Amino acid sequence: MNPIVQAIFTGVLEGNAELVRQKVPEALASGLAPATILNEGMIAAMAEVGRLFEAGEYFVPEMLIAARAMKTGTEILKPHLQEAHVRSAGKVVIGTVKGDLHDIGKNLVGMMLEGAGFEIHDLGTDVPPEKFVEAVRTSGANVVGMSALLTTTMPSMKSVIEGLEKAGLRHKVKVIVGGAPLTDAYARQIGADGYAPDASRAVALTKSLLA
Ligand code: B1M
Repeated sequence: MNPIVQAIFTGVLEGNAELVRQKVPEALASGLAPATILNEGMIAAMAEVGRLFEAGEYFVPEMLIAARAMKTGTEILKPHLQEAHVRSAGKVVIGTVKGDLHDIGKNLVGMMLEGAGFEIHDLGTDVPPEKFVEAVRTSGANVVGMSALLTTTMPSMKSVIEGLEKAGLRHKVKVIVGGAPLTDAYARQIGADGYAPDASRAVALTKSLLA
């Protein structure tokens, strides 16, 4: 691995936000692609954090400081991940579903969609179904994006879709879902319009659904 990318990986893994703050600009200045820094440095490190947590070697505090270091890096990368000068391509209401506090993936998806010209209404984390439905009603969004990282919170996505149906709003919006435990089959099962495994494919999916 490129040594600067390796340092970013270590910075996220060890929750060293200062190292990340120093190395991400250095990586960009050396000509490394933002997507390489994100995928090989930061996302790979978070996957390792997850593995260590599962193995009982990391606990919630370690996950939290790793998340903080990752956030430091994504904020620096944000302008570099976005396409320049794109016109409004549509409105997206996005959020992490009820009971779920994971927001790094959701933020990345929002950031990339924003960069691709979409107007983003970010509802945050732990968003109850009624709040998604209300946001669709009031914002006039044409896409709803839901993120879930816990197997226990995935069913809330179905509740949102049912809520949209009950409110007579389902036909007005495309529903996209994502998050580590999600699959294409699950998305179809709950009646979503699409599933994306990562942020760049979420952009491609959203564009194709609105085309
Ligand atoms: Co938690 N956590 N966590 N965690 N955490 C996981 C998800 C876990 C897999 C770790 C593990 O056991 N290996 C596990 C879930 C197990 C399961 O359900 N099967 C877990 C657990 C158990 C928990 C707690 C229950 C721990 C506890 O308290 N005992 C607790 C739950 C809290 C809650 O939500 N109620 C908890 C808490 C936390 C922290 C708060 C400490 C922290 C989150 C901080 C934050 O987000 N601000 C945290 C973290 C950091 C993780 C891991 C390590 C990393 C998640 C992450 O940010 N990945 C995670 C392990 C893992 O995922 N391997 C883990 C990087 C991010 C870029 O990827 O979010 O997958 P991801 O997003 C991707 C794609 O999935 C996709 O695009 C993104 C970019 O490529 N995507 C979408 C995401 N959303 C999308 C939406 C779309 C389309 C694509 O359309 C709308």
